[in-house]
Amino acid sequence: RNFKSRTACRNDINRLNAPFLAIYESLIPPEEEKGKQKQLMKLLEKLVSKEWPEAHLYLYGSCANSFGVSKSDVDVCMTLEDPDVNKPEVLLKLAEILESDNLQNVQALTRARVPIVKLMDPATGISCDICINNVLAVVNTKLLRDYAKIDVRLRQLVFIVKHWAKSRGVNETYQGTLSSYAYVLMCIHFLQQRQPAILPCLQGMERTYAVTVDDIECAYFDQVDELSGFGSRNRESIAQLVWAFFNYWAYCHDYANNVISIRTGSIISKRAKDWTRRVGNDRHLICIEDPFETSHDLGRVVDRNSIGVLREEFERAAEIMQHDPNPCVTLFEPY
Ligand code: 3AT
Ligand code: MG
Repeated sequence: RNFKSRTACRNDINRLNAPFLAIYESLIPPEEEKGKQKQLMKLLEKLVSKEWPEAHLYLYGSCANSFGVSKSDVDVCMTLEDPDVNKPEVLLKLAEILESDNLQNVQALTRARVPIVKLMDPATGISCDICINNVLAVVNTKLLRDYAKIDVRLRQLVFIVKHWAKSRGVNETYQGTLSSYAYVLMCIHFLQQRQPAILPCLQGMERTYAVTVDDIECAYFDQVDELSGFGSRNRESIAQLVWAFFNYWAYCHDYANNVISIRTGSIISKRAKDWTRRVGNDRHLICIEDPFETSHDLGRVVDRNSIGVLREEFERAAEIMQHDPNPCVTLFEPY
């Protein structure tokens, strides 16, 4: 591997701001999608409450964390009071109810890592996954949304990174590459460590929001309206940040020794987490600590082969940002 850490980017980088912003704008979902999501939630609430009157439905994932592009699937979490509820049983019952109300493509995936029911609503055209009692995902969705409110450059960067990852085929956890959630954490970490910082570390501040979920204490500063000027001392533009993000993951991150942690707002060592060797299927070849489930490495899906693919893609992107005359096209070319 040819490590050429760069300290300076091309001198015409700001010429790329307008085209990157245009890509970002084109990916923002139109307002009417929100209305359709609400309509679908109303229908689901009605159907669910008949069978489970105490149930609540929450949106989570990209339709609620503000990092959803147009036409994303909707992720819904149904909560039931019984923590030991038999999820496969409930999901099968739920699938039956949904099917008899003419929702399409209803499918209960009871043996998945996160068991879900899938469905498509013909009235709105929305595809939706429903899981049960996955409250940590609802809480991490709020954390991500709160980070997005602090500085618009996070949302811009995430949209561009997700668009790149999907175009290049490196947003497929079942093929050993990273989830959208992992990419968002990488972007937050990157903006936290910029000099001057563009994002604070919300979990390192006064706790204004606290819940305990599955024995995990989730607490952080959520009065983010007070932080709206936080990143203003850093004047970097979106094009500079896209360049620096790929440069960071191509040439600056120490994959052998380091874990990124938005919980602490910095880097921690693999040794401190005991993530130095393979345990079962967890190889820890790229380490991304979950902000709440701190024993959870979002990089654990990455294997010997896919780490190579990922790092080559980061290097390709970094090279394009440095030299290509037309990065806004080349970056997103299908693989
Ligand atoms: P897409 O726009 O659907 O690609 P997304 O934000 O919905 O992006 P995912 O589909 O990767 O992201 O995941 C849906 C949500 O589930 C995001 C996050 O709140 C939660 N989540 C996903 N993977 C994990 C994980 N490994 N640990 C904890 N929470 C997770
Ligand atoms: Mg999703």
